[in-house]
Amino acid sequence: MQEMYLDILLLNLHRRYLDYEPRFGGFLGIFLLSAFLRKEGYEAKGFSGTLTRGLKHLDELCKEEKVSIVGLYCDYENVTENIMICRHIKEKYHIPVIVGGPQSTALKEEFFKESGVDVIIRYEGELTLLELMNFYLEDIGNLSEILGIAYIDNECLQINADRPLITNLDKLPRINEDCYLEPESFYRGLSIMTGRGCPFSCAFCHEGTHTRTVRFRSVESVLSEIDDYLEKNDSDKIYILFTDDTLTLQPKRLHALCLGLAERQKKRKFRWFCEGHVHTIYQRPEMVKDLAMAGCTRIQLGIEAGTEKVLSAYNKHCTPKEIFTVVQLCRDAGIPQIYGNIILAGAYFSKKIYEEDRIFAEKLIRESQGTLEIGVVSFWPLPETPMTLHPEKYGIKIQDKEFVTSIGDFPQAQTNKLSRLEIAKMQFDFEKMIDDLMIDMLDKWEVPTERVLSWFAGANFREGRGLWYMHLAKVERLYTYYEMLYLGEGKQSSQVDNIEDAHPLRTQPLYRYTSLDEGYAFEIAGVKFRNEDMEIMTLTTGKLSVKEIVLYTGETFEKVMEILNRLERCHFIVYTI
Ligand code: B12
Ligand SMILES: C[S@@+](CC[C@H](N)C(=O)[O-])C[C@H]1O[C@@H](n2cnc3c(N)ncnc32)[C@H](O)[C@@H]1O
Ligand code: SF4
Repeated sequence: MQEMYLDILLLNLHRRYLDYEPRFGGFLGIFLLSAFLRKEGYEAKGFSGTLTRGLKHLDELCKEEKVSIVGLYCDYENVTENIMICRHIKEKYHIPVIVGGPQSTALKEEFFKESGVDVIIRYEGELTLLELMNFYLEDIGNLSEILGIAYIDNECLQINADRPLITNLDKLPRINEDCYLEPESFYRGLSIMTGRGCPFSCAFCHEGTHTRTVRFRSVESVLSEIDDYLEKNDSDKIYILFTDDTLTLQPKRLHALCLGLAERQKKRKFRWFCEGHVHTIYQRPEMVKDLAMAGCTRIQLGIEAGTEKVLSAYNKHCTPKEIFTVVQLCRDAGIPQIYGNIILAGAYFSKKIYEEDRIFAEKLIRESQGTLEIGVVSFWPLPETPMTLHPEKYGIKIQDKEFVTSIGDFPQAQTNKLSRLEIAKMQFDFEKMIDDLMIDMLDKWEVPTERVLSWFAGANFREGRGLWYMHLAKVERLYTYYEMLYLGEGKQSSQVDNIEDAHPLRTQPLYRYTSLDEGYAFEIAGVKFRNEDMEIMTLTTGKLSVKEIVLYTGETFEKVMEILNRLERCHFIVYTI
């Protein structure tokens, strides 16, 4: 890497917040820009990752004058980081710095002053950045004539007219290994965008505020990119992340895409994720069947709230009833993982709304039978969105617009009656309620066995492990029980041909469950076993069949089975040969 020379180094850097490695391979912006500039003859590469690693790369390259321009991706989360990087570059290396990304339209004079950035690119970056490269490196053109930029002219902020959007996305070059500063394998999986923009306008959402026109790539172009990727990667852990804001917009197009994906699944199994919109699915439920047919393993839905009042304030175009139905549809179609957020400290937030959200979340999770995960997040006051511009209309007060007191872990808004601290506590309680509920459902057999067993196959790689599996893994008793079934080392009584010949085998050490309460020898998951049950319990070693236990203890078959059935209800025994 040290030998390379770059016309532009593009960076998407975030701190390692909460000890979480930022993996923004799915944020395609800087890599698409690299691909575009490379095709135009410029040497460009992108890196997304931690601030520390990114700065190391930057310094190594800049010290040896191997970079002419630096481009920075800016979102809501890394504004202060970008100010710091800009200053560092300007002070040490004196080369042009260009900033772009979703946050860029919100960056005004103050950002220029604090960072020393040369130019900000607003909205889509490809054509604008190319003109800027020509300007800086070839001395072609003039800043005042370049559409889609903001810069400081005579100490005044100059915002040029917006650039028309690219209409034919198929013409854009694809990201390849050369676009990455670090080897592509680092990013694993394929992130792919089949269209740009979202036609909805949710009150809290950046995309909803800024999208002008939704544009789609052709299905052929998308499938051919996937083919290329599958050809190059022989891993059995392929994960494809469709990063479209909403993939479920056009049923016909989605059908064609899904047919293509299903065709490819016949040759190579891969897992994939997409985002879907509740109302579009509710109106055209066949889209869920298509997704499932094509092997979609995870879908994100914009759930957000459990009341009509809040959903309508968000302009979500859907109702709690629609959300409920769509979760059922996804579950029944066989999409194994469904994900959605509930937003706290959002529209009309109050104790009452919170309680209603909790009731709704519980109802949804129960109905999902092991498929739905709910994330409890707090409202991010993204700049320029209706909610951030007019929080009073939504009954909230934004305390920290600049995002300096939170790393996604503390609410930035509050209400007249609820402080940020109270809302944070509510978030914790809500999350805990969900965790407990999921474990309780697993314990109470509310998740079909077949579904639980299906989680094991995806458990050996990060993207395959859903939250349900993670919860299962937290309770050893449940985990060891299902693992024995999954490995084929044990069966449930209902699967055994002749129960008398089957050998009950406990999956947990018995001593951990001993109880010295009067009259009770063991307690498993709240179920008490009497002293008189003890002999039968100790014999669940797999060494004796049920028939032999009956003979050994001299108890009736019915009595032995009564104890064994109770143990099985506690996920404590399986039946072996
Ligand atoms: C994929 C995605 C994710 C994935 C990321 C997967 C991964 N592991 O990498 C997941 C689902 C995990 C995710 C999560 C979140 N996301 Co997200 N995500 C996206 C999404 C849908 C696509 C990103 C993308 O590739 N876009 C396609 C490229 C082409 O667009 P682009 O990045 O904007 O780049 C273009 C221009 O901006 C410009 N440009 C970009 N960079 C640069 C740099 C330079 C130098 C220049 C000149 C130009 C330039 O040119 C590019 C090409 O035209 C965007 C929405 C969107 N449509 O962009 C949201 C988006 C980035 N996410 C957003 C948010 C808020 C979140 C969450 C906070 C949501 C939540 N509450 O949980 C989380 C937080 C993520 C985190 N920090 O951990 C916001 C950010 C808003 C903002 N102002 O910063 C967006 C815009 C969506 C929204 N709500 O409006 N996200
Ligand atoms: C792309 S959307 C989900 C799928 C689909 N586009 C939809 O909305 O139906 C991504 C999710 O990010 C979350 N999100 C976006 N902007 C947010 C904000 N300002 N504050 C909190 N959460 C936000 C919301 O939960 C939203 O559903
Ligand atoms: S939340 Fe989803 S549907 Fe709403 S505007 Fe954003 S991307 Fe579109």
